[in-house]
Amino acid sequence: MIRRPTESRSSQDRAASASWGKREDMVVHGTDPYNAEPAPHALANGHLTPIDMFYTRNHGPVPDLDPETWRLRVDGLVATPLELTRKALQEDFEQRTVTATLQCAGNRRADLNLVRRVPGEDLWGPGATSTATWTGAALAEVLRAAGLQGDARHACFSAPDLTGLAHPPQTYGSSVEIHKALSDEVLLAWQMNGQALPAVHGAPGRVVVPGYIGARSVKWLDRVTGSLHPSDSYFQETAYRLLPADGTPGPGIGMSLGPVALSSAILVPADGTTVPVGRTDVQGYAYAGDRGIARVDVSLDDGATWIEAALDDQAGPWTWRRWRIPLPLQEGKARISARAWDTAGATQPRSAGEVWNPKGYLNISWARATVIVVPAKERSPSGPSELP
Ligand SMILES: Nc1nc2c(c(=O)[nH]1)N[C@H]1C(S)=C(S)[C@@H](COP(=O)(O)O)O[C@H]1N2
Ligand SMILES: [Mo]
Repeated sequence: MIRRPTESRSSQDRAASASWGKREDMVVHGTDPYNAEPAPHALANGHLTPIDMFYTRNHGPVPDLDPETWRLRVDGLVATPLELTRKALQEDFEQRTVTATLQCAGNRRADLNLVRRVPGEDLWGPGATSTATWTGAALAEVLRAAGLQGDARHACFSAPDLTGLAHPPQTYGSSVEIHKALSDEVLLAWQMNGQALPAVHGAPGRVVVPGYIGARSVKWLDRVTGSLHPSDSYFQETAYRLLPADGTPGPGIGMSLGPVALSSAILVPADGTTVPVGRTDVQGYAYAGDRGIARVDVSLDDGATWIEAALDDQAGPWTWRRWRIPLPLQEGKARISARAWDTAGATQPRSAGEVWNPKGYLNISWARATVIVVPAKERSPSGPSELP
């Protein structure tokens, strides 16, 4: 089912959002486990996403861990295995802050599902992407303190949350290549936006891997293992792999996903909303990880002609660029398209059909929003009149 931003939330969804400290207008994809994304117009409001609307993606029940008894094991291909308390992590290593966008590989899956069904997966809109300032220790420093050996090729991450997606059920895990694990921007974080990490975002501590799909930023982290091989977790070996359209998911099938793809989204006016005739401020974001966004174009005629949107200032190497452009919208149905270009000159393919894949990952096709444009007095209360 595709939830439109205009649709009112069920009381069960609102209660679930409230119980996880989230706003009532979150678009909830599931309550057990809780999976939710911010409403598009809310996400459009700031460069940093407040915690109460930051998307959350869970594969199992959220563990309730005591920071006092929590330990982070560092083992595998290291000279000295470590068992760090949270206090040791916070006091023995330099505290660092990185502003980074987190993006789920399933972001905008709903649009792939319109082309051909993606069974068994949550139908995320454009809100499975959010940006926060993360505070923690550099994973590289912790690995060095353990005496990481030169032959390690991957850093594997483990967490205690159990998921029934794998048969038999497994706890969550993933890995990144050692060159990424040793990059300065990868944090073992205990704060987001200057506040203690909430349980739903991985307290007492999580990895944040800027520029990689969200699945690699393991929450409730309890173990980092230096290894010759990628993690043998279901979430590294079978899920989060890009298959050809006729492929069947299985261990080692398809491409393992790491760095994020080039993507863009239209947030305002949101797809399916009603807006008044006249100039409408069209807004969205684009993201390409460390490649950076160079340009965003917007079209009202399905790509026959394009107008360049204004980009916000680049706040750092690991964040999205928000864009906006005032466009004259005429009465009737308006189909707005957007495409981004990265700094290497790559751009997005036109249609979701070209990139459809069985697990519905990486919808890198043009962003689309279809809106109904009506004379000003007919404007619906769910349109942009809600905006501050
Ligand atoms: N332990 C654990 N870590 C996890 C997950 C999970 O289910 N369990 N989900 C991953 C996925 S797919 C994403 S997109 C991000 C989402 O992080 P957030 O919920 O803080 O937004 O967490 C990742 N880390
Ligand atoms: Mo994800």
